[in-house]
Amino acid sequence: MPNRFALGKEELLSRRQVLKFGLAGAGVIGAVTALQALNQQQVIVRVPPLPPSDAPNSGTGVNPMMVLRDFDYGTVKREKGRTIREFRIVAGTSTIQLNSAVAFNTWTFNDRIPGPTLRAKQGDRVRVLFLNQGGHSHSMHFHGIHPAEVDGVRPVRHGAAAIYEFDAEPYGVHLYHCHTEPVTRHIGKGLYGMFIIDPPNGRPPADEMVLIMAGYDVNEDKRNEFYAFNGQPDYYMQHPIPIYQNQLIRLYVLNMIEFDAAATFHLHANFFRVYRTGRTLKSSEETDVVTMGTAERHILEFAYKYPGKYMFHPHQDAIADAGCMGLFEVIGQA
Ligand SMILES: [Cu+2]
Repeated sequence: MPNRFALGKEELLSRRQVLKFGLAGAGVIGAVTALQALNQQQVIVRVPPLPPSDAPNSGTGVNPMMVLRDFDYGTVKREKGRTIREFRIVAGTSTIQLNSAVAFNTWTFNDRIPGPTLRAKQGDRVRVLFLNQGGHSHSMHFHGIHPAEVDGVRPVRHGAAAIYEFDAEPYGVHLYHCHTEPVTRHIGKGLYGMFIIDPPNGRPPADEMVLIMAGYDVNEDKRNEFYAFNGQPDYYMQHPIPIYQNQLIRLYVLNMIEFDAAATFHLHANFFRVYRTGRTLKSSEETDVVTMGTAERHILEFAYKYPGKYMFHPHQDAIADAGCMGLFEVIGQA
């Protein structure tokens, strides 16, 4: 396997580096904010270098390696003493190459699958400006606590816009998705993303990553023929995720697989602490397999004791075999 990430080098995720790899503005702000928070706490989170920007994109609209740590904190405003986070989301269409033979017409939020990882802090006001240019009616339904009128179940027709505004509560790891009928199809074609609400005082510093499991029903038989983490089948098998030995890793994991009742998340050669739905600051259990029904999500924390390559995948092995599998490459450090 090609060593494309200069794995031996030890670097922090600096502003310069983020810019070099071309993350969008909101992501840069997020990364820098995180870095400043880390500096204040005098705790160093070590994040291996990101892959080169010419890494394969494969039609998900964004390199899956970028999806991992690309947190969109929105445009921050102050109104009447409150923090407002404004997000602009456009629904559109694209095509993804699922393997060398199969291309699939997808529906996207901001030209990517999964949609952007939206992130706020509990108590912020979230304002989502949604424009539908997707050719069909779509909507954005957020999990969390909010009034009925912003629940996002009303279809927004092609060419129209909607504003979803609500308080960010409760803290945890949530999701959003299109809620237009048939929902299985709208989610299966790519209209979903993660919505993280941080606790008021945050969480301990860690190398944080997003992993979303999803399926593709390419022949519309209500079964998935392909599966993936973060949009692209088998991407992290071909491009292992570099992490450092003994570094605390915090995964935000979401199961967005339709048609299959449940999927587990299994990590090789390690155990992780589970924070169910991200709703606690103390973990409820320690395991190496956690079961997730559709739309369930958890925060998982671990560190690797030994260097090397380690798989992660649902232990429904047919799902894993059809593309929902990846590798961490643990880089040793003295
Ligand atoms: Cu839709």
